Amino acid sequence: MDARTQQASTTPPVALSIAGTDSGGGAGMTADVRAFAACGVHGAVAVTAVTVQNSLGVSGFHEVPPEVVAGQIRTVAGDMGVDAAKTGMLASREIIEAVVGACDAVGIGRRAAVGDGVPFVVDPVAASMSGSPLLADDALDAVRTELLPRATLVTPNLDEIALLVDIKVVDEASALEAAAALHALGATAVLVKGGHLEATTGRRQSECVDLLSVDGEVHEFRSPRLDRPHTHGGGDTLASAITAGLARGMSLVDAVGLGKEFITRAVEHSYPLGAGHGPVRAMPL
Ligand code: PXL
Repeated sequence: MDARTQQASTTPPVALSIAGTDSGGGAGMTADVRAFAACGVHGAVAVTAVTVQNSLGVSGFHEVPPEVVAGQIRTVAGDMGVDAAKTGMLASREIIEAVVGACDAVGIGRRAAVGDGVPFVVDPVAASMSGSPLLADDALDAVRTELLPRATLVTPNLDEIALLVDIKVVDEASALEAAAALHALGATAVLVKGGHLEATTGRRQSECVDLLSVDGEVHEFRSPRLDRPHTHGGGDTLASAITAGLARGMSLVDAVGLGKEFITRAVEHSYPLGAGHGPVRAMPL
């Protein structure tokens, strides 16, 4: 077989995005699938909600029935197999319950009695960039009690940390306190994303520092802080690149390293689109 035929016939690993759509193509599963593809992974999807959205914001959404969300997960996993999965917008407690039921059934994520399953990245999306809620208030508890105990990795930003564990992260000590609180809820590993530190503290940051807490160790990932207005889909893209790394069999630390490099490049090459915030650009490394 020559190299080209071999490349064409080699099946890539499969990553599953359990997330909402974005009609503007910037965030959610649209961003996830682009990041998967750029990281050499086949993207499958279980759509949780359809958002009505453009670069200016989210003006509404329609939830997919929970049994249809669960059906997408089961039917994909049962046929092609899933090497890693991630969640984004989950919209409601009922959808979270359907997702964990289906994930347990197909072996995605950890289960107390069984241990580690397929790597499961939980990006605890609560709101859009412009502040529109993407998760019902009464669903936060299901994120804490149902999703986090199953998570290989949880990737909250500082706003999501405040919602989930009521800690205001302002420095490394409070970031580690937040990581400990998320471990206590059952997350195996925690990535505290520092990208919003400048906005929450008002202190100018020259770097974007993300802290990964896993197995009693803390790993620091630093990048220069790029002042770009077009960062729509940035969180989704980072979590998806990490998920792709895990699907490819990387260690968690290496997958987060890949994710950090990937998102830094994607922000650097982000582009204006529409009158509001344009998206980051998924590019192969
Ligand atoms: O970036 C968070 C996010 C996730 N999923 C969907 C979104 C957004 C932000 O707007 O629309 C569907």
